[in-house]
Amino acid sequence: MADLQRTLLLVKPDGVQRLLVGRVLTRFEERGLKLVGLKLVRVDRALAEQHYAVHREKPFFKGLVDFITSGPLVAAVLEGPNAINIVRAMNGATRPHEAAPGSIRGDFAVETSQNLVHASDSPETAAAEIALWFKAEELLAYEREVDRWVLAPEG
Ligand code: FUP
Repeated sequence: MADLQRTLLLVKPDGVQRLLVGRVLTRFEERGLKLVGLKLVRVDRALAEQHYAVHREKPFFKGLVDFITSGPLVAAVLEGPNAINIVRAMNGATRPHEAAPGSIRGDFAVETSQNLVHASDSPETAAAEIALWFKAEELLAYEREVDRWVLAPEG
């Protein structure tokens, strides 16, 4: 099997308000990725600022924190071969006018500041973001019946 990875996915407050949570999660399930963590969260500013720390000096930082703390969001951890790149590709480009049709942003978003989803962009970021959003005991390892049809056999 290719590199088995875990990545953080957020369906941001616009996705919850626009009733898109189920459709977004369904895309990842149908792709074959495994949900290993899932919760509805109202984020406080401290967590939001930590999550977006890389953007702290950017002009859009305050708006970004205001937005992500504006209502509940859905946080998920998805697992699968090359999950980090697969989820980023399925989300589409950050700026929705550059996102390919068929991607989540390319199908459902028009504004960068309301682009529905977030996903980790590297193995290092994924490890840090998963630790920031989930306790170890909130991540479940389990087998699925479909795994033998989705995942290449080991060895
Ligand atoms: P992404 O990894 O695709 O979520 O994109 P970034 O980490 O570059 O940006 C994080 C969030 O900052 C975006 F989802 C929206 C916001 N943002 C802006 O509002 N304006 C910008 O010019 C860039 C990003």
